[in-house]
Amino acid sequence: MAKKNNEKAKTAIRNSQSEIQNSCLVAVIMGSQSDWDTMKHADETLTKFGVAHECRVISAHRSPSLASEFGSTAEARGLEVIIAAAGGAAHLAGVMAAHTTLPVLGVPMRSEALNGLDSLLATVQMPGGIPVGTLAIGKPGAVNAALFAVAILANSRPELRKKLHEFRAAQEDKIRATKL
Ligand code: RP5
Repeated sequence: MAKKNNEKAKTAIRNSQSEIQNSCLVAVIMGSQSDWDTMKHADETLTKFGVAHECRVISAHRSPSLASEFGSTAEARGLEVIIAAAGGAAHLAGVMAAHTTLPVLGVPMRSEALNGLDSLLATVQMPGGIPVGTLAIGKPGAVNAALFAVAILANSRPELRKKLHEFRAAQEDKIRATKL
C-alpha cells in the first residue's frame, strides 16, 4: 500500500513538473520529493478551490540555478503567489523571495533531526527587506499556505472570496454540530 502511494506521489510530481505552465496562478515548490507527503495537502487545498497551480521539486542547494531561474521568471509567467516548502537548512522560500516581488509563503518541513524547528527558524528569520510569510510546520502549514494564497488571489476575484466564506461557514457548522 505504502509502495503504491509512493508511486502515485512520484507520478503526480513528474506530471506537474513536465512543463512550466503559464496559466498557473500559484506555484507550490518544495526542496525534495520527500516533502510531497506534506505538500500534497497544499495541492489538494488549491484544487478544492479551483485555483490553477503547479507543483515542482526545486532545491535551493541542490539545483541553485533552477531555483534562481524559477524565481526570476515567476512574475513574467503570470504567477501571483509562490508557496515554497523546505526542511532543515530551509532556504528555498528565502531564495525565491530574493528573486521576485511576488508574495512568497514559506512552509517549514518537519525534519528528522530537530522536528522542524531548524526548518522554521531558517524560513522565518529573513533579513529586513526580503519578506517571506512563514506558516506552521508541516501539514497545517501546507494547508494554511494554500488558504493564504487563495485569500491573496481573492482580493481581486470575488468568486474566490465567496468560496472562502463558504469554507469558513462549513468549518464552523462542523464545530457547532460536534456532539461529544
Ligand atoms: C530539504 O532537505 C528538503 O526540503 C527536505 O525537507 C530535506 C531533506 O531532503 P531529502 O534528503 O529527503 O531529499 O532540502
